[in-house]
Amino acid sequence: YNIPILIKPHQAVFVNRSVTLENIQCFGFDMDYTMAMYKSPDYESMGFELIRDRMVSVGYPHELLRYTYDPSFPTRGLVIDTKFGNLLKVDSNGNVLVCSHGFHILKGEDVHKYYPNKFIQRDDTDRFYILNTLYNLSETYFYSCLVDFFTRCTRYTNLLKGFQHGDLFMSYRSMFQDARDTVDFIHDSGILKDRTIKNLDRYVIKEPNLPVLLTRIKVVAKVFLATNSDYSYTEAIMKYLLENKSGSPKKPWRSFFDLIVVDTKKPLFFAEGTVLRQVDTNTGKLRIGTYTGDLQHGTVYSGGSSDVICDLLDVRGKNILYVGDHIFGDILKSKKRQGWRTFLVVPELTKELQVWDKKKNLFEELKRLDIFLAELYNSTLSRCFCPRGLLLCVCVCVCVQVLTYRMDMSYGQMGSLLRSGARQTLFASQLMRYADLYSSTCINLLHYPFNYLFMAPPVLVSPPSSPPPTHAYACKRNIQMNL
Ligand code: U5P
Repeated sequence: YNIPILIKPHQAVFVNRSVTLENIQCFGFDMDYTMAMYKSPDYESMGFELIRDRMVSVGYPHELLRYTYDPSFPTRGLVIDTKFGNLLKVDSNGNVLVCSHGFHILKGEDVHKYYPNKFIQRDDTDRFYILNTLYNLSETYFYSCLVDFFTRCTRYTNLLKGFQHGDLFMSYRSMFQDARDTVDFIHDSGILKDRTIKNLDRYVIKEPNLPVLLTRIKVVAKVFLATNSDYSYTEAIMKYLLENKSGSPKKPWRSFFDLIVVDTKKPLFFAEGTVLRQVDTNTGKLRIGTYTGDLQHGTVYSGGSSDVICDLLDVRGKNILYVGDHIFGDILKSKKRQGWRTFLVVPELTKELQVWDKKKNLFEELKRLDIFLAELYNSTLSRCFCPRGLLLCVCVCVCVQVLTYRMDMSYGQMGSLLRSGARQTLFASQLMRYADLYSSTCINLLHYPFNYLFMAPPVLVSPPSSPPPTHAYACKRNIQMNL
């Protein structure tokens, strides 16, 4: 890790590409799950119950009400195969790392039946849906409950692409679509937001250092807030987070920012965007017409685009550090479309680091076995057929599988957000590609001075390996075929 000596791993900001903080003239923040951290698992449980109850109210079986949210099952970044109803963990190329049907984790040979190559065409976005955000956790779990229920319910006949009940066929796809529409409903109708605002202490973490962070940043750079949430929700959340009820004199939350933009419709915001309007902060209503004036301090805007923000703040993309939690909507798009510097908030990192630290002997063992396997192949098996060597390889492969499973289970039933054994997930590869910096919380910026140079470790495109990994994999493949 590239961490200054006095900083503990959970306080660290990790570096993929060097960033000189001194050159950052403007810090942008997303709100939900970035500045406003929701309390887990209470918040996801509430989301899950809202989805479940709504689905039952539109006609899904009442037995679903027996399910409650289990935070140990879902991991972020999984992919739903809407054709076969499976939940998949994949790597950046679409190779399947883990596959579950309901709550049942499928064995290798069963995975092969669904995906002959143990591979999916990720580009087929019509069929494969990526559950990228922390909001998706309750949806991921609910979809597994649906598949679990219908698979086990004797009233329904299991078919390859869904379930039959009398003359009614219910496809996995239609179930997915119903769940998706329901998730949109609980967001758009405001039910989730209303419940959150009524119980702020229960659902939102009041981070005492957030006002400190924003105040310190404001001394050296401009600060903006860009959220997809509407004005009234943003106001309720930011007031709770930034305005001190007791003690020091009250500083209005809006004064922490040079610019506040709500209803941003990210990722559209990083492309053509929408019409920029002013928000009347007394009524929460939008002013008609497009705003064309200069930046006015304390004014709240709705819509707009990243280009408009740059114009209003008079900064260029390269000098903006944008902090967000959504790998696609915040980080990938701001980097790919606008060349902004990016900081990804990954709350799961705290647990990932704890497990990593506790179980690093397992990971070391896994690496040793991989090297041993490659050496065995290069020294004997690649030259002549050797039954004893082959048997040894089979044993080592089984050990690798057991170790991978043990490591995965230390994180949760669907394993780590970032890896499966020694292999990296799609989420991990996107994180490395699009996030210049990442950390479990944006508050960790406070552990570094604002002229700090976050230095990426120098790496070759691909580190030299001994023995060549291709041999190791070729060897494993042969063994699997022989098995
Ligand atoms: N949101 C949706 N649909 C989703 C996930 C989130 O409408 O599937 C909404 C949330 O309700 C919240 C906003 O209001 O997006 C989060 O935006 P941001 O602050 O992360 O930009």
